[in-house]
Amino acid sequence: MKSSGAKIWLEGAIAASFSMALSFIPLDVGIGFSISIGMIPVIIYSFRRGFLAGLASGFVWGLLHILLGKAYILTVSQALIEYLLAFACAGFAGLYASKIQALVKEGKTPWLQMLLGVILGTGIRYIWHFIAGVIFWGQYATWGLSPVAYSLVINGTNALLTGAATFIVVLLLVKKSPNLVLPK
Ligand code: 218
Repeated sequence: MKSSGAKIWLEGAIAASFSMALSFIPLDVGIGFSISIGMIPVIIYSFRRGFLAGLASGFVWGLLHILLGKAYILTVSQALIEYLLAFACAGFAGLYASKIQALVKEGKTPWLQMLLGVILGTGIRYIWHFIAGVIFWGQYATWGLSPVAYSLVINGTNALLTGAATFIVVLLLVKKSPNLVLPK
C-alpha cells in the first residue's frame, strides 16, 4: 500500500527527534571537533523515504538544535547556514534510496550504495560547515593555520569520523533489520 503523506512526515519527525537525542550525547573534543552520531536516524530515514523527505527531516533536526539551545550561534547567517542548510543536506543520502531498496528486496545488503549515500549526505553537510568555518570561525584558528586550513582540518576530520561511524552503524542496523529501509 502507498504510504500517506502524514505517515511519511510523522516518521521524519520521529527520525529527527531520535537524531536530536543522539546530538545530546557529548562527543565533542575542544571547540571544533565532534562526531555527529545523530546522522544515523536521519540517514536511515533518507534511505527509507528518499531525498526530499530526508531534506525535511534533516532540516527539523537542525532546527531542534536552535530551539533546544544546543546550537553554537555566532551570527544569524551563520546559524542559518550551519543549523538549517547544512543539517538539511544530510538528506542527500536519500538520492540512493531507490537503488538501496531494490537491492534489499532482492535479499542483498547494498553496502556500496549505503556507503555512497553516507558519503554524499555527510560530505555535502560538512562542505557547509567548512564554508561557515572559513567565514565565521576564522578567529578561532590555532596551530598557526590560516582560516581556510583550520576549517579544512576541523571540518574534514569531523566529516571523516562522522561518516565512518554513521556508515558502520547504518550497515549493521540494515543488515539486522532490512525493513528499516522498506517503507510500509
Ligand atoms: C572551524 C570551525 N569550527 C567550528 C564550526 C562549527 N560547527 C562545525 C561542525 C558542525 C557544527 C554543527 C554542530 O555540530 C558546527 C556549529 C565550524 N563550522 N568550523
